[in-house]
Amino acid sequence: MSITSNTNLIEIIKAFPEFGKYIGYRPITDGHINDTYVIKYETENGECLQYLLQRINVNVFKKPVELMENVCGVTSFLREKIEKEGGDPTRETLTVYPAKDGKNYVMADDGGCWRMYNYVDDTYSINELTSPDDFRSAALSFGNFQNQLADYPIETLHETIPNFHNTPSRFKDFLEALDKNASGRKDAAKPEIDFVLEREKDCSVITDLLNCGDLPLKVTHNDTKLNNVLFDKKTNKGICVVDLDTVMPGSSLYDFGDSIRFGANTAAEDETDLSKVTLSLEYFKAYVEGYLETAGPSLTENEIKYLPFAAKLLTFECGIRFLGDFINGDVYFKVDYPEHNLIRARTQFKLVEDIEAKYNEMVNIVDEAKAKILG
Ligand code: GN1
Ligand code: MG
Repeated sequence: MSITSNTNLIEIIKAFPEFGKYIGYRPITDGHINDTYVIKYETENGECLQYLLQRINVNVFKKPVELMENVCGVTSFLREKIEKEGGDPTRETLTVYPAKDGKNYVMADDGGCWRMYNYVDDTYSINELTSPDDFRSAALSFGNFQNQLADYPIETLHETIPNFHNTPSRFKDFLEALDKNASGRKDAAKPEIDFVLEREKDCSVITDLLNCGDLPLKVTHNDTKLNNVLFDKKTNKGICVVDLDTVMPGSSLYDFGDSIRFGANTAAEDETDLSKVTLSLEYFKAYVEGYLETAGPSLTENEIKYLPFAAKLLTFECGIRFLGDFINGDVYFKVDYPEHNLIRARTQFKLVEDIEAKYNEMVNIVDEAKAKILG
């Protein structure tokens, strides 16, 4: 079969089962990495069915077949758990639909790798919070996700992006980017580069604790952005955790920290007015409480103690990645305009500064929530 993913989406759609009469598609443009489309079919009795077609970014995920093995393993495991708990697996986890040839993906001639998921109807995702309750709800979902995967056979997971949240390794990559200065943009980011270099010592805190066994290795999501939880339109509660490409062995602190980085920021990830970028202690508290409610019983002392630090480190790490990509010439994250990655890096560093200023208050919030929820 000849499929050219760039030029013919219809050919890709045809490689998957026909769920009805194909009536069209619309792109979803939220993510920075993969390409996502909602594909619509009409059944014989006029019902509209929607599915999610995604092109895995093989520049980022170099081994998409291994990635799909992870995703299929994790979603089957979750399906069983959800069934046992009396939940609805068709809404509470993703379902992978194999292609007509039985494979869980379609490899296009241009090297693109495509997969089909269910589209969870009557849900929405949130990019900008308007209430701490929604953030608490996201925390319950991500905490629950960690719990559900606590007994997943961790040794069977492939590392889809090696050293994904290994901050010292990210720092090293950053130094290489500076050294190469492939885009010639280094001089345009002097204050931001200095900001990174001044904080090198923070980078190894979590990896050191993992290496010496003071933090446990767990199955983690690793991309716990708020918009990776689907909320039910009827109940307004988080029901399904999506974007499972980075489910890998890691620290629970990665998931917590990345959620705070995105959701407790009072501004967008690419806000240009830095005065709007602060850490909301109200949102931080809501997330800590929700997270401790679901994940708390399985967390160790250190996994709780380092929650404020994780918020700072994961924000810093993401800033390093955005800045490194700006200097590399925007080869990783999708950008809408030439300075987009630099703007994103600035928001992350402004947030790091604000976390540093509010650090003691964050520690108190965690202590109080721990006493209240876990006793
Ligand atoms: C990417 O694709 P998306 O938007 O879920 C990135 C995350 C970053 C995030 C920053 C595989 O996530 O690590 O935190 O952008 N995903 C990958 O917004 O690199
Ligand atoms: Mg993602």
